[in-house]
Formats: sequence, structure tokens, C-alpha cells
Amino acid sequence: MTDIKATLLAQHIETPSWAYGNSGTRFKVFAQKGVPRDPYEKLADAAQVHAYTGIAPTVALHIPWDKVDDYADLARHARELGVGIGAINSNVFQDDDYMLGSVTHPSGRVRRKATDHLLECVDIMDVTGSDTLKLWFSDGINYPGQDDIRARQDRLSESLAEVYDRLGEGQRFLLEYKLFEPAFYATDVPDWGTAYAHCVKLGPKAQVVVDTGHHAPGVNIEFIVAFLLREGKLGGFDFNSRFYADDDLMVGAADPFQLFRIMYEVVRGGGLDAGTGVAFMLDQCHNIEPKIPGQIRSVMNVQEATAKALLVDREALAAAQAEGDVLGANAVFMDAYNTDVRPLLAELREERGLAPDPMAAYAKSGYFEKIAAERVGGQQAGWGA
Ligand code: LRH
Ligand code: MN
Repeated sequence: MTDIKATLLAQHIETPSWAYGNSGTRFKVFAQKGVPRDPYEKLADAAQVHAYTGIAPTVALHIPWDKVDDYADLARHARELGVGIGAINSNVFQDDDYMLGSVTHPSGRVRRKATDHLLECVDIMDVTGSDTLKLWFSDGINYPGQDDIRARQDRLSESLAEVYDRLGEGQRFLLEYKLFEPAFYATDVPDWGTAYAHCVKLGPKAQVVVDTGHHAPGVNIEFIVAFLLREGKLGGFDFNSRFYADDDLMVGAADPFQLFRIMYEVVRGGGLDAGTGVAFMLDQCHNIEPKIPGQIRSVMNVQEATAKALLVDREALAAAQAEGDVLGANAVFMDAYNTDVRPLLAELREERGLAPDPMAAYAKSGYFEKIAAERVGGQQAGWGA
């Protein structure tokens, strides 16, 4: 049990700055009281999640949603709050120039503009001390014939190569894939295979990020995780859950069993081992639920799935698998999943001086009432579209 506790104590989940801002769908973005107006206030809210869970010490930024005059000062502010700046997310999906693509656009001028933004994000990494650039491209086409699918891959790899060469010592980029949306016929990085192939060609500083909401219904995500880990190409996760498409709901909310199966392949593949460098990031939108509690609940969902995955009796499982004992093996797996790990996690929190129930402790803290009273006026943060 001590190893399991040690692994859980070392767990590190990164929360996304944009989860603390307003978000929604094309139908409506509902504003909520107390929402941050700038990246400084977003970091303050993220620090609350770390304060009550103990395992969320870094915050991913999104540029330009988190654009500031002085990124070194923002990093200093984060340190004062007891958190750090995590992955830097590029944004080449909201500028009018990118209607027909960004780094894959037919126009060299637009491709240049997009690549320069990616390079600017590496400059921000240099200043904030972040070692990870996360690249997601909304690039794609809506109608057959609209553009040349192969030529767009040539343009994409040219831009990725330039960014790859710009990466400094200890820096890497994670390439994110997504089946569709906003493109509705062909997306230029639609699946893990495309992302993997580009990353293998580029080199060790390029890895794949698995956003759990970016697959076709029915895709076995834990297979992709096992495969990428085996190849040393799993750079990280954008955790969320969904019932239909890229719903960006709380991780584990829609399918806690899937999250358990994913975390089991992470444990089995050494993805929690020190130095493996797999980034466990949340990428969610709390469209109708309170944001900070939503993040606390999400971090706890990953922690619970991880604890259950660590409880799988690996020896018994291997023995049953070797004997071809199908039901026996499945039973060993399900025993772990059906184990209530909440008492173990409450004990772990108390051992490190935290409240056993983070949700209740945050609710009692009065922090929400404080920010709701203070944060009046100004422009609430959102997706800045
Ligand atoms: C795209 C995505 C990507 C982010 C955005 C906030 O759907 O998953 O990771 O840039 O959401
Ligand atoms: Mn994502």
C-alpha cells in the first residue's frame, strides 16, 4: 500500500486557465458570478484547486486568452500562489485569416502568420519556464475538393519542422488530434495515427496528446494510450468526458469506467513512473456548473481512477491471462474498479494535512463569496472569440 500511496502523493494534474472563465456553446455562453477578469485571477482560482486537492500544482495557459504585458511577472504571481505555469497552448483557430486553415492555409502569408504565433508561444515558454507547447489545429476542410488533402499535410509538416527546430533545451511540443469540429469533412490532424506519424518524423521532442473527447464514438482510447506509451510518444492527456462529441464535460463524469481503463494502461505502461513526462492536463468547460468546484471534482475523479488502477492485482491478472482464464482475468480487473478508494484518498489527504473532503472544505472556505463580491465590473474572461 505504501507504494500506491507514494505514487498517489506524487500525482500531478494540470488545470486549464480557460476552465475558470466563461464558456459555452454556439447557442449560449452563460456568464457566472465571480469569474476571473484576467490571467492573474485565473491563477488565483487554480491555486484553490491545488490548495484543496494537493495534486494540481500547475496551470496551462492559452495564448492570447492569457496574454499579459509581463509573462515573467505572471510566473512570479503563480509562484506566490504556490502554483506554476504549465503547458503553453497556441491558438490559430480564432483569427479571420484562418478561415481556410492556419499552417495548412493555401496562402503563404497566412501560413507565415500562423507559424510566427507558434514561435511566439515558445518565446513565452522561455520566459515562464514552461517546457511544453501544446499544438491543436482546427485546420480542415468542409467539402470534398475544397483543398488538396496531401498538400495540406506538406504545409503542416513544414511548419511543425520550423517550430521543432526552435525548441530549446528541455522543451517539447505535444501535437493534439481531433476527429472533427470546426471542420466537418476532413481535419488535417484527425487521429492519433496522423499525429504519431508527424511526431516520429520530427524527433524525440515531439509527442502526441490524447484529448479524451476527440475520438469517434466507440474508439478504444486505452488501446491508443498503451500503444503510444510503448512507443515513448505519449506526451500527455487533455482529460474531459463526453456522451456524444467534444462535450468537454468533467473527466470521469460520463464514463468513469473508461477513465479507469485508461489509467490502468498508464500504470501498466509506466506512465506514472518518475521522469516519464506524461502530462495529465484537464481540458474542460464548466458551461453551467461552478468552475472551481468543477475543477476540484475533476481532479478527484482522476485521482480515484488512478487509485483503482494502482489496486489492480497485477500478479493475479498476469497469471489468469497466461492461463487464458478469461473470466478470472476480467474479475481481477473489475475487483479493482469496484473498490471504493474514497476512504484511502481521504486518509491520504489527512496525512498530508489537507481536509479529507476537498469539495466540502472549499465550499466552507467562503472563497466563492469573496470573489463574487470582489469581481464586479470589468470584462469577465472567456474564449475571447
Ligand atoms: C480543441 C481543444 C484544444 C484547446 C481547446 C481549448 O477542441 O481540445 O486542446 O486548444 O480545446
Ligand atoms: Mn484539448
